[in-house]
Amino acid sequence: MQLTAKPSLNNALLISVRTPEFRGAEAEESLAELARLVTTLGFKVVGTQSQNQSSTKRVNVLGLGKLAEIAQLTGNKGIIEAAEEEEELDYDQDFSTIPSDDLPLACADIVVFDCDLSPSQLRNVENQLGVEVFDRTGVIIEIFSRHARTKTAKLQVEIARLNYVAPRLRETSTGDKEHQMGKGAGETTLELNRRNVRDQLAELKRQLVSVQEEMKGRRTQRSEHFCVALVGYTNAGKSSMMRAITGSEVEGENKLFATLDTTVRALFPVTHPRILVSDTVGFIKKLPHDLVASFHSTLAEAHDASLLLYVVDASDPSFRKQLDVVNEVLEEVGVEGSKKLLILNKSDQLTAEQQAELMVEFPDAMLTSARDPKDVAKLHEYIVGIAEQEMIEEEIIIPYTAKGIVGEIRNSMSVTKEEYEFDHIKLTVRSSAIDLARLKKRMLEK
Ligand SMILES: Nc1nc2c(ncn2[C@@H]2O[C@H](COP(=O)(O)OP(=O)(O)OP(=O)(O)O)[C@@H](O)[C@H]2O)c(=O)[nH]1
Ligand SMILES: [Mg+2]
Repeated sequence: MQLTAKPSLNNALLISVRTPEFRGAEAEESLAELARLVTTLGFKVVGTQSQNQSSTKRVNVLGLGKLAEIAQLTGNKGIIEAAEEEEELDYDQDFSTIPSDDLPLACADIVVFDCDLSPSQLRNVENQLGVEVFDRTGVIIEIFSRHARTKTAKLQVEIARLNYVAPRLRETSTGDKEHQMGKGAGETTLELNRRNVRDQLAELKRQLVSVQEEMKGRRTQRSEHFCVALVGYTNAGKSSMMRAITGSEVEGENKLFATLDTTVRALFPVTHPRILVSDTVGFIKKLPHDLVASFHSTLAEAHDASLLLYVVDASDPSFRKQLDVVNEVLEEVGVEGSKKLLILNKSDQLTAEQQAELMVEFPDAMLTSARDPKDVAKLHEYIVGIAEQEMIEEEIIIPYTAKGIVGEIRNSMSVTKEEYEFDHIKLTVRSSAIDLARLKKRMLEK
């Protein structure tokens, strides 16, 4: 069930199933996104086809006519039998296939549907076409599998992958000795495989709980800082913006789901107290449910953030819908930052007129380009401004006998005034209430 970019398995034919609820521009945008997902996996998209259906739930997701057409494009390797009566639906124009530069369409060797297929739908169409078939969820899970780097991300994605794979496991005809080994009485290879998957899932979940406990501890340490989280659709430019405002080397790539783990860095130029910024996983529409669940912990940073920066790629015509998806997922995982800022990114790709229109439509948003240092400085200033609103100002009297603490205060708080008196130093500081309370407690103990 793993997609592998073998040279012999490289050419993908994409299929859009149009229904009365899912058609027109929405279906086209979604298909274009699927093409980017498939390309991210290293496949070449050699064509697209569309099929009008009353729903995506029919046992045979493709009608006989379309099936025959697609079978030709995939080398007629399967078995097509006349089955149910077909309805003629013509509410959406058929897609023109995208011819590839150098390959004839007939060499498509995998077929990818831009919808979710049930295990039996997938099995039927695979038998009918005789080539490997994937659905949207399968592709997304595979990308997540490949991009997961940290232990937590790997565990979460593997759990989602196994949950996806389990109902799609088939009976293997091989009498493979290895597979036969731990097999219980009367248990088929399929049952054995399913049992293995269940055991693996239980073990992975156990490991995940222990890793999450560890992460929680680290988050508690950070919770005393003002935290900002970048959230948004995949490829919006979150990591690029993160890199720009923290001066760090966070990976930003033109591929979907480049970031799967939350990365935390301090805002740069450094502030006193430090402000922490976290980059998070990107979203996509029709996100597999298990993956949404796995975001609960990946997005824990956003959970604790005092400021949420919603980054959108304003140069993408579908960014409004993408923003809806982001809001839906965040709501589902229960993230509600106390403050939010919409960042209309990639403004360098927009004309002055488009920029002006966007500012009328989103008057509270900030128009930025992660590539423009002026915009990066503007965002930095905004974040510092918001963090300062949360701070309180207080005067602290430090006797000269305890002046060692002054250096510490300068490192962790913003000192706005210093007065040197006869027997003490009077500092006016701005800081978080927690830090101030802690400082006073320590001074009393001294
Ligand atoms: N022109 C332009 N390109 C940008 C800008 N910001 C980011 N990009 C590009 O957009 C692509 C995606 O950027 P990332 O920063 O990886 O996006 P992301 O939101 O972190 O994506 P995921 O990690 O997949 O969720 C990269 O090729 C960036 O170079 C910008 O302001 N202008
Ligand atoms: Mg990223």
